[in-house]
Amino acid sequence: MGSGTMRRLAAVALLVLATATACAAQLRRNYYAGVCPNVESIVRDAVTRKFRQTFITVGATVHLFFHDCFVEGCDASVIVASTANNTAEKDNPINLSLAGDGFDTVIKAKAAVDAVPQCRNRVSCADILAMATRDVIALAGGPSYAVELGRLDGLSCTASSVNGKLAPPSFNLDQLTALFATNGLSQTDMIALSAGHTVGFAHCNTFTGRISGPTPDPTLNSSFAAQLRAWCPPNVDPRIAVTMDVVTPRAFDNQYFKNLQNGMGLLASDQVLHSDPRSRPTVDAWAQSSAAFNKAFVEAITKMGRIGVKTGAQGNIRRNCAVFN
Ligand code: HEM
Ligand SMILES: *[C@@H]1O[C@H](CO)[C@@H](O)[C@H](O)[C@H]1NC(C)=O
Ligand SMILES: *[C@@H]1O[C@H](CO)[C@@H](O)[C@H](O)[C@H]1NC(C)=O
Ligand SMILES: CC(=O)N[C@H]1CO[C@H](CO)[C@@H](O)[C@@H]1O
Repeated sequence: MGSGTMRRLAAVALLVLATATACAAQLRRNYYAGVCPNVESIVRDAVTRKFRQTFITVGATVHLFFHDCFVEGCDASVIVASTANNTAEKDNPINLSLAGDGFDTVIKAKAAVDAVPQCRNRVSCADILAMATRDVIALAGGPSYAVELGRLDGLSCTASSVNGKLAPPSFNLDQLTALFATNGLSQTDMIALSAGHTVGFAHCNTFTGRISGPTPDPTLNSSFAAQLRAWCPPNVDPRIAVTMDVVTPRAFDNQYFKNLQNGMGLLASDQVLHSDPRSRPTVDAWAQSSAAFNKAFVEAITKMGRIGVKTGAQGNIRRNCAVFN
């Protein structure tokens, strides 16, 4: 290999590094201090109003942020894709109502921001979703954290972009770990973020395989399985959804990990975190210490918020979160 090629390779590598660093460096606290100094309190007030109307907002918003970040980066493109095609949440076509509340939270917060003339069309939908997620978690009793800002809204989203970006609930530990690794997240981050399932709902069809058939899932607590069979009998209305943390469904807490210790993880991908001896020590530690869980969760969701951030010409600030400008 000639030295010219080597130099070019080195230059390419440096360029890639520089781009990655530049993107990460764009995100910072108080990003809007100059253009919309009160943006965080404006969003928090709007989110609080929505939260008082329905606590479904909590899970729906957290879920939306996760999907946004994992599909083409945290750029609010999932919000556009959902609405333009009228199929909110590609993996959940049955009933849009749960996801709809997360979407509605962003729309209402955006309206509140835009009602302030100085802020109008100066704050991205992607950042509003990141702030709203932070706010619903705190409102539900979870950790409060400073949120990094400075994401632009994406310019495109193809329906096929969702393929392979999200985990089905049947994934095992290696598959979950590998998927999160493609997003720069460690196995520890994955376990912490899975505790997003401490709030929210899942439709019966996401776990019926565990409670029915000749061989129900042996890792499932048998009395919990009986409860789930009662809630989700054969031929249940496909719109029925059950709380993912049946013990403290409204609290964003470490009960998720205590449930796993009792065989009460709702999805197979939840329970596997305890069944697999490689992740069990982390589950046990966070079941024991809510402070340790909170710290890990804040670190992990902050990292998740940096996935695929758009800057410069890669994005813009959408006037309507649901429609490309
Ligand atoms: C680890 C891999 C994951 C899998 C396999 C998974 C799977 C699922 C499934 C199947 C549902 C039920 C959807 C429905 O029936 O409508 C769900 C709901 C939910 N997921 Fe996940 N998820 C994962 C990771 C995450 C992460 C990282 C977060 C956020 C930190 C998250 C937050 C939520 C929330 C809050 C809900 C409830 C949604 C609502 O109430 O509307 N999930 N997830
Ligand atoms: C979803 O469920 C809600 C509340 O149960 C209902 O009002 C709505 O019509 C349902 N939507 C669909 C598409 O089935
Ligand atoms: C099943 O769950 C109950 C709590 O609901 C718990 O007391 C019991 O120990 C669990 N059983 C197993 C085998 O984990
Ligand atoms: C009706 C509509 O706007 N459909 C859109 C759905 O998503 C695809 C993929 O991005 C777009 O090409 C369509 O325009």
